[in-house]
Amino acid sequence: MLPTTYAIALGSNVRSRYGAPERTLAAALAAIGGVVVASPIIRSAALGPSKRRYANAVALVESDEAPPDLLARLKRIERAFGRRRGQTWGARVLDLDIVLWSGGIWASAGLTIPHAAFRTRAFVLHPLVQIAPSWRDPVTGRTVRQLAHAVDRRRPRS
Ligand code: PH2
Ligand code: MG
Ligand code: MG
Repeated sequence: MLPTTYAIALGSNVRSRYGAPERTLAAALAAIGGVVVASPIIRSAALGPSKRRYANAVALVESDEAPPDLLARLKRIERAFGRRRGQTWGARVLDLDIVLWSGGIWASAGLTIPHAAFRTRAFVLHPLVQIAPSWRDPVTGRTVRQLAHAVDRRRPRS
């Protein structure tokens, strides 16, 4: 398989063995490997019930893994960093989501690419637009830059 480029969103809002969320994200990037470029880390209030602020980033990663294989590996990394079940939408040590891949649209049991919610999430689009503004969402045909502008118009202070 030819090398494939993935956009992976990283999030953390609890300390891990690596330290504060920023340190966790840096360690996670090293664990993922194949990083072509990583965005700056942004901080934002949690979307949803958690009271703890998040650190978020997005990285472009080259891999020859098929999407389900990469997803399985990302889940193993989340567990190795201390993620436990039941942390969905609550405090979480590490969240790794596949947002886009160079193969276009992917849909299989348990995995949809593009990520179903990324078009409305400023904490994904703000880092992503800094590293891949021209990447076109294969579902809507809009570029990341257009999606980021749209999310800013909807929620000016997010
Ligand atoms: N992730 C969530 C829920 N809420 N809020 C921010 N700011 N950043 C996140 O990564 C995040 C969130 C579930 O994946
Ligand atoms: Mg997530
Ligand atoms: Mg996730």
